[in-house]
Amino acid sequence: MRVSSAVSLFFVAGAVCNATPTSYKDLEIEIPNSASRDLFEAGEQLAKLAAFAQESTNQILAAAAATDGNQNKGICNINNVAVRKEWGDLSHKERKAYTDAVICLQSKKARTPPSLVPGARSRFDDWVAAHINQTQTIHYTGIFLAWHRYFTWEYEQALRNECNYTGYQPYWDWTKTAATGLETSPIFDGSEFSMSGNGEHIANQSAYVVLGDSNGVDEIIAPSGTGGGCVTSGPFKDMTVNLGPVQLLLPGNQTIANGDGLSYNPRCLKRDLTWEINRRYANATTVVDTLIKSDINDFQLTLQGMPDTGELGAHGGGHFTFGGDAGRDLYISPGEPLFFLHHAMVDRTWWMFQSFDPATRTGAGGIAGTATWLNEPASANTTLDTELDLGYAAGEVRKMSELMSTIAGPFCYIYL
Ligand SMILES: *[C@@H]1O[C@H](CO)[C@@H](O)[C@H](O)[C@H]1NC(C)=O
Ligand SMILES: *[C@@H]1O[C@H](CO)[C@@H](O)[C@H](O)[C@H]1NC(C)=O
Ligand SMILES: *[C@@H]1O[C@H](CO)[C@@H](O)[C@H](O)[C@H]1NC(C)=O
Ligand SMILES: *[C@@H]1O[C@H](CO)[C@@H](O)[C@H](O)[C@H]1NC(C)=O
Ligand SMILES: *[C@@H]1O[C@H](CO)[C@@H](O)[C@H](O)[C@H]1NC(C)=O
Ligand SMILES: *[C@@H]1O[C@H](CO)[C@@H](O)[C@H](O)[C@H]1NC(C)=O
Ligand SMILES: [Cu+2]
Repeated sequence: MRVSSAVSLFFVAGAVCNATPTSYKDLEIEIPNSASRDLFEAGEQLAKLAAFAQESTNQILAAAAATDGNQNKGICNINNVAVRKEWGDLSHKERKAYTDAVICLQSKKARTPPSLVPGARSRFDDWVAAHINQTQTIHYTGIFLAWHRYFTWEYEQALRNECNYTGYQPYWDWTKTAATGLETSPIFDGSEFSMSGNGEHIANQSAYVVLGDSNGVDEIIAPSGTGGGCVTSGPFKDMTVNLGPVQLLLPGNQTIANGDGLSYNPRCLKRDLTWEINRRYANATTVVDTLIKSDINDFQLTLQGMPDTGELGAHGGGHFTFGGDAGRDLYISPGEPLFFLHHAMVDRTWWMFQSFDPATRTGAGGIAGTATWLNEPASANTTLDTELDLGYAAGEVRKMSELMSTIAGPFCYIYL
């Protein structure tokens, strides 16, 4: 077991809000020097970091409740905060309510003008279209984390406001399935209470897939999965993927596209579940190693896969664990309903990282990067004033400053 001389960050809740500091205790977190290579031990390190994030956020929210109790302004506090949970921690009824709401969104008419994206047919497709349109500027840029936070939150709001969903956005804890396998897990087991299972097994598909991309990130050769065909069980067995592909990676070393991917191209949802990718690139060691980075630049690059290190990062590892179509196409990736469980976990990881030093990490010091993919070509730094939008999916144009904290601006949620 690795014993580290710990770097301590002292977090005093009273420093970031106006309530009396004596009404709650000061918290201290020990950030490990390194992530354990042992997945069980790394899981324990991670549990401590997550517990700290919860405890410290709760203290801020409890203080806010004290303030709000007097003034009743409805500000985000411990009594009204939404709690996002891991899929496996939801009841069967809650899981079904979630997938029913997603299917409802898929049955509603698109808002994206057909003149812009003729293939966008459903409300669900509006999210896919917005993501295709902005793919080049929302990955490996300064807005990566905030854009996907806002995107996932508006999706959750659409499920609630347009489809009567009363729960919150669940997340997929990569580290759990990295340890247990995918196909028997509550998310992927193919039951009526799952997010649907694997794609149909394709007998002769190539055993490897070439990941990475053309945008200055090295090729990574990874195993292909155990499915490859259409999803045949669970809530999404009859789902239609309408948009794309734009840059769909297939086993072997092939990429396919359907022009710009914006035309109507209805087909089944395919999956190629690849546990080896989950285990190798998005395990508890990976997440702890990401969380202990000392600054936002290192954190977000590690999460997305530090270029030219042969690592996918937990973000890339999570995406490629799904395989299939839309899962293996960066542009249309929200066309896979699992996208939002995955990105909730990306967001949870950012929330934890922010909780270790909220004053810095929910402010200007919590932003790194520019407007262009790996700053190629060079462009202006992202700042608190940088504006972002979600196209026709939802929401208004918002500044980075509004999107930095999960308990401020439009947001009021935490993770359990
Ligand atoms: C949501 O609930 C309202 C009120 O009960 C109902 O009128 C509406 O049809 C429901 N919407 C959906 C999409 O189920
Ligand atoms: C798979 O490979 C086997 C042996 O090479 C061959 O007989 C079979 O026709 C192939 N099946 C398909 C669907 O290509
Ligand atoms: C994959 O294809 C690309 C483009 O044809 C080629 O440059 C690359 O070397 C191939 N990689 C592998 C591992 O076959
Ligand atoms: C866990 O992920 C790290 C990369 O973050 C990798 O180096 C390590 O080999 C993985 N562990 C296992 C057991 O695959
Ligand atoms: C942009 O950010 C980089 C990295 O933090 C910094 O070195 C540089 O000075 C910034 N540029 C401007 C114009 O602020
Ligand atoms: C794509 O982005 C451009 C530039 O921001 C915008 O004008 C257009 O409306 C967007 N299209 C969609 C479908 O969001
Ligand atoms: Cu994305």
